[in-house]
Amino acid sequence: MRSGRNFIMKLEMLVSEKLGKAISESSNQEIYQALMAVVQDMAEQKESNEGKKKVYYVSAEFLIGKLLSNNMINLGIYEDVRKMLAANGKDICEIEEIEAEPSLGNGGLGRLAACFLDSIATLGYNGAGIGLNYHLGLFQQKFADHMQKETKNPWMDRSGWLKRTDVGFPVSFGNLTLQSVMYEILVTGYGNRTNKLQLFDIDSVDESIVQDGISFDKKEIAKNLTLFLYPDDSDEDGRKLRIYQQYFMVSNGAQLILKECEARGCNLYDLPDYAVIQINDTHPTMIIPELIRLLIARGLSVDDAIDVVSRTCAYTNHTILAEALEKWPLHYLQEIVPQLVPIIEILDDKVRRKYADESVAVIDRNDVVHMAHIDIHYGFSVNGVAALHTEILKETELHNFYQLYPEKFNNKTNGITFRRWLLHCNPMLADQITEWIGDGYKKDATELKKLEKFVEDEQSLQNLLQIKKENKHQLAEYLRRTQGIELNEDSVFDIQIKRLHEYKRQQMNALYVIYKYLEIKSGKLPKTPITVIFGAKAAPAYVIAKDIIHLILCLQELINHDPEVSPYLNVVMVENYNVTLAEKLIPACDISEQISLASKEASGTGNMKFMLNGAVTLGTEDGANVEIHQFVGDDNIYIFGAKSDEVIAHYEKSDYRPSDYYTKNPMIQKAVEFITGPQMMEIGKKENLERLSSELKNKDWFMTFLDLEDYIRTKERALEDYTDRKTWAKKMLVNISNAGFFSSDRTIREYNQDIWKLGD
Ligand code: GPV
Repeated sequence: MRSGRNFIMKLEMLVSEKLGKAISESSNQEIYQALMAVVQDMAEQKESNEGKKKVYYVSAEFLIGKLLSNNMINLGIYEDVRKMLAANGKDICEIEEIEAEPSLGNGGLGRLAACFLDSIATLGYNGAGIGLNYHLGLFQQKFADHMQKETKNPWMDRSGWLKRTDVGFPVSFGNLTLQSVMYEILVTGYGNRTNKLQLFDIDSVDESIVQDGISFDKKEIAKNLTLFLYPDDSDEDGRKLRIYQQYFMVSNGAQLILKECEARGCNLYDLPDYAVIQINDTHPTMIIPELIRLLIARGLSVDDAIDVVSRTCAYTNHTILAEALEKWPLHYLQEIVPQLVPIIEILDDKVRRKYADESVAVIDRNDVVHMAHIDIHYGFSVNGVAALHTEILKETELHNFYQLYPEKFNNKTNGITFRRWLLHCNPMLADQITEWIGDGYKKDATELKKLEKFVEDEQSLQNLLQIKKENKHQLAEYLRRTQGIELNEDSVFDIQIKRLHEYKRQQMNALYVIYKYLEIKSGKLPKTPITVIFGAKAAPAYVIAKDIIHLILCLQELINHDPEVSPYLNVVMVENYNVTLAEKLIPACDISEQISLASKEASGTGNMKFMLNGAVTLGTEDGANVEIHQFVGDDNIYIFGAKSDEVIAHYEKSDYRPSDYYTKNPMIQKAVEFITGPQMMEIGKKENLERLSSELKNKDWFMTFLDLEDYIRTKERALEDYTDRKTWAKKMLVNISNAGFFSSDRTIREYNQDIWKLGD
């Protein structure tokens, strides 16, 4: 498009103009600022929010990652900027590192929102993200004494992408009214339009009230409202703060949407022709009663307001975990958002008049409000995020709702943006693919299928292995430099990176590590050394999750310092796992650990990123793993463990007893006893290790022992297969060539066709 020497010269001029001096004489920090400004100017020129109907993606999280390189790729200038900087003696990678990663998300749900914004802009759709501007974001993770410690994560000054606007709204709570201010981050699509991420905030937030890690006075709403994402909700004040945050987000969103739609000529009765609101799990659910309230205030009848809003809102469910389905005591809402309570009571009353079934009520007999129930009754679409997940919603979790509204239910299997998760994070692989099949795949990911014709080509397979080797080397260099970690580059990189949760079963992986340690100690040495890599943050109040981190860190200490074992087995837990680290880890991965208890992982999206980068999945038949399995076939994935039906039956019958497995299987017994054995006790804390061990032996709510044997057997098979490099390379290539379906462009096209109907 704008390549070539002339464009490079122009770039150099633009950047040095911003610098006010020569690039070669500027610091990386100055160059970062100048480049960011140039990129922002270019993105603004593409700004194009016209079009009658607009999608508003409302979400508590947007895990967008660093923006500079991504935006340069999407603007098509990355290569030229790299060359221009190199000609001035500067390294683009060093400049990328200056940028702080925005800390506006936690896990898959937030990263999905970010991928969706990229795809919405890339496909040229009129859309915006709506959320909150958390000053200190999700906590930053530090390790000390083999434990997770939380500190604040002040990212805003070091990022620079936030633009303050003069838009703001009053938001009233039971006890105070706050004036909001909207910030914007430009979201540039790949070769296309620029949309916006719109984040609300208040000026009175006071970062200085945070002391001693991440604790602060939870009652001082005017000072703490937008300090943290997911403030600790283990006490009542914490839970109330979350309601304050949620209402602040949606009231601003609702006011913005009405304002924008009115400006485009909407008369409010025809709101569904101007706006569609995608509610990202239940955190933004209060946008439904809030919009109804605002429409009534603007003169609509109650019934008309409810009808209009019900045709505007669509809900995405991201979990079947009961504890994650939000429910708020009515009296909390009465205290914090009293203006919504009469509306919610009307919504409940209408449901109760129509349906006798207590299980679908909005307000239950204990005066608890079920947020998801509001979404399902008063939204026009309910979607799950992978085929299996949607089936489970229909057949089990939301079965009673499915019987009432079969037409509302639909599946939208998640996806990932290939711009960030291939072009940006793995340029070597992207270039190799381009050499093989041209660059059509960058716009149409299904073209990756063309790679399959290379599976029998010796040289191509060699190239693929070489790229993996180089990426492993780069990861090793990066972790050495940034975290002081030494990796054995000749080992198999077996990686599990995701939030720490018992259902994701990092503890099962840790038990494998113990098993392997004992094997090596007994003289059974693996053919290829193994490095088991973890990255995960545990919610600050999630005790067992933090115990699992403790276990892993103790194993790391023990094993890496054991000269008998460490040549064959290493354990690495990276600190403060985030998008930036994911971008380095994923291209270097050989085995992708996707080992959740079947039925519990709604989709997973890391699984897709690994596959796209040539890792082979070791996983259960859960979430999108099921679809990955169907695409690549039995030979190119390692599937193990109980299927979702079996797991659901265990829960229904309450007949799973960990002791049944523990007492019968000496291998399980040995591994579990190791947790509280003398070697671990010497390194770790008794209280934590004993609590974890007893949790496993007595409860094991996510059935680690049910699948442990099969897991170990299957992992051993994968490690054995790895030694046949050529056959392994074929598996890698089959995975890459079948990843096209998992592009978020495909997902977003489906959202548009079935739900949003934006027109082009
Ligand atoms: I609910 N998810 C998340 O990251 N945070 C949440 O609060 C909830 C769900 C995740 C699911 O766990 C993943 O399986 C899924 O892939 C992701 O949302 C995106 O749909």
